[in-house]
Amino acid sequence: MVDIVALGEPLIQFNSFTPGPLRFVNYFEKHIAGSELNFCIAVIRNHLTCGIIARVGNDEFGRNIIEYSRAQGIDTTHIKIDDSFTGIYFIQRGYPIPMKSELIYYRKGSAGSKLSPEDVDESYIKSSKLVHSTGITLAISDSAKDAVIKAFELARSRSFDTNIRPKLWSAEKAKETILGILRKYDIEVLITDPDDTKILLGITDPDEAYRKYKELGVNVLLYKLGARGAVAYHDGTKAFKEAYKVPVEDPTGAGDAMAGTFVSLYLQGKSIEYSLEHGIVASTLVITVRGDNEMTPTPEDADRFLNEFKT
Ligand code: ADP
Ligand code: CKP
Ligand code: MG
Ligand code: MG
Repeated sequence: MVDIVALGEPLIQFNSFTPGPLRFVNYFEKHIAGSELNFCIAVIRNHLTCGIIARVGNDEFGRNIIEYSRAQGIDTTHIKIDDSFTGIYFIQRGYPIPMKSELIYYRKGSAGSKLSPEDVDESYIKSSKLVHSTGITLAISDSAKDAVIKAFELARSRSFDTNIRPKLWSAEKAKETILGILRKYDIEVLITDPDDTKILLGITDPDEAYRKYKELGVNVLLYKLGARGAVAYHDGTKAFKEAYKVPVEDPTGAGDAMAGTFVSLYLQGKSIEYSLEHGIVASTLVITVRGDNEMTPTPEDADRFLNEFKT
């Protein structure tokens, strides 16, 4: 029994050791990542328990993902070993846009994409407080999408990060599928941003987005604004926090660290202001390094950060 169950594809990340076009990069640094796995690590750092329902390949990378996840405290009992290969991706950093990264996937047909409703254990879901997933899991295969639907159907409450990846599906398909999920299930916390909201609702304004998402059954909205910060809404209350100015090594994973931190603190009864402030700290630390989850802080370490930078 865990507090939070996430469904998604853990991946092996090869992060460029130096910035620039991949053809000029000679060294890559390996990290363990994947949006839902990053989310789980943030949940655990914030003192809740978390498990991931996933498949990895019967290969060294699959074993690496399981061992790393277990070492971080994730419940790995619902990670299945599949005969396909473990998905990987490369990160190109700082080119052609400084301080931004591009993800190059080698994951089509991967073990992770074979995730299916049969992997979703009813009692595991029913005994948890919240189920989390993202648009990435909806995009990787129909069976993975059906697994999310089964888990959402059984869930006591749900959080969802839109995370639309244009390399994995078309904007039209993303819109149809994600709006279908939002219409069907009440979402306790929706994590999204202006780019995804433009695709889903044709708008970007945060207040307008909150009104529309609320009509769709969203209770709390976490609306990320990249280098500008983020805004959170609940019950007509709005909280805005500016981002911190820090050197950006690789922004990949910032949103997941923020989402996992925010959701787990909110679930522990913290206010949206507190949860947002800590979410911002987590994302700030993550962007200063390569790797998506190593820097995600505990609330105690986030408080040390906040104490140092208080204005
Ligand atoms: P995602 O990683 O899901 O695309 P964002 O890019 O919006 O999400 O980033 C999430 C959070 O990370 C932001 O709300 C902000 O706090 C922080 N962040 C992202 N990019 C920067 C940046 N360039 N400078 C400072 N903070 C940033
Ligand atoms: O939106 P974020 O930058 O927080 O997400 C990053 C993750 O799962 C990263 O780990 C990558 O593997 C992915 O998103 C993805 O499939 O794009
Ligand atoms: Mg981003
Ligand atoms: Mg994201």
